[in-house]
Amino acid sequence: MKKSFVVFLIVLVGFLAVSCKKSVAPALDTNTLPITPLPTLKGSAPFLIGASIDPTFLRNNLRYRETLISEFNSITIENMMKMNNIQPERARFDYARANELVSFANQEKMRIHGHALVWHEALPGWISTFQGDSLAWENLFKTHIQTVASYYKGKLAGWDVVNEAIDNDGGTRNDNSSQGSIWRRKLGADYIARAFLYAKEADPNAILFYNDYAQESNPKKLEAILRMVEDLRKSNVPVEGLGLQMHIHINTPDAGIVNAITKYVKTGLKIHISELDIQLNPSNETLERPTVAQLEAQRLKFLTVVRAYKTLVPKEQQYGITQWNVGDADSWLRTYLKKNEFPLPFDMNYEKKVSYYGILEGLR
Ligand code: 9MR
Repeated sequence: MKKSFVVFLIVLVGFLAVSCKKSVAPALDTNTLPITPLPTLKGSAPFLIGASIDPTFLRNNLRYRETLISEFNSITIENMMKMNNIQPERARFDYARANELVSFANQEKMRIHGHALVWHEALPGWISTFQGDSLAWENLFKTHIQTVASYYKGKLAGWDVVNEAIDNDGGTRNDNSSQGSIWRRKLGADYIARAFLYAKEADPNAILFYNDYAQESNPKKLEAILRMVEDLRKSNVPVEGLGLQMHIHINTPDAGIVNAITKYVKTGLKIHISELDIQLNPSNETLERPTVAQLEAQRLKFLTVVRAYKTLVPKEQQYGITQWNVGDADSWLRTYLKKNEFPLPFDMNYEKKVSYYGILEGLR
């Protein structure tokens, strides 16, 4: 072999070695890669994003806990501050389960909303057999409100003081059916005003709410609530916030939602969308899983609600949006009403549904 040819081969091999090395991509150093975190509900919202929560789920389900921590910065105590749970026997107050939720929220630096001091449902058994004159009833009523509100003084941002006191015809809930209110019957219609006054005395810094449902679909009820609130405020009763529960469904007209929010805003009070869920199977058909069309309709309705709240409620009136529990499996519509429903933005396994992205879009 000629010497010049050998030199040529050496040069060629050297050249090939260098160029091959150049074309190999450098190894990825994953420690220095920029990480773009996924958006979250709480990170995308200019107001607080809440969920109602329950201690059994929180104790037993890690995905539930993780979803709460990553997505939410406010909680409402779904059941454990209701009278049946917090005063199960007369003058025996039991705060243990509510406190589990309060400690969790404190640890995770979440706001806590109390629910509900006065409601015609979730009453302990002893109330139905309680015998006493009007003074004894007033005393029982005041004692309940003030014991619980004082116990949590300074720990809660707000309270649903009176829940669902107006009936579907726009009157003060009163009749003797299971839908009636024992408070109205025993104490007279102005029990509502006194509930707020008692709560204020016990916890002057908590924001005090009147909370109800169906304002978006029942104009009579909406107007009745607005009249009641106006009257209360004229008499210096400290109603400071209004809760629109928003248990709605995919066919709830957008105009009703916008109308309720717009009218509530005019009161100048804090506005809380307080129990949001959106039924996608309102006719309760047998359904193993939701259809693509139902999920899409639900996404659009979440978008509408969130966008309406963000654009129509001035910043200083935005108390936030709270959904009623975390994932589809936890919803009262399944656990309590036994409906075939999937009403929340997280599915049975806490995976994000398209509705989750509807909320994110509404927040943009
Ligand atoms: O979601 C709550 C469910 O777990 C309870 O069994 C039920 C009775 O206490 O109350 C449900 O929450 C209601 C809320 O307190 C007031 N607005 C309507 C909610 C759904 O019924």
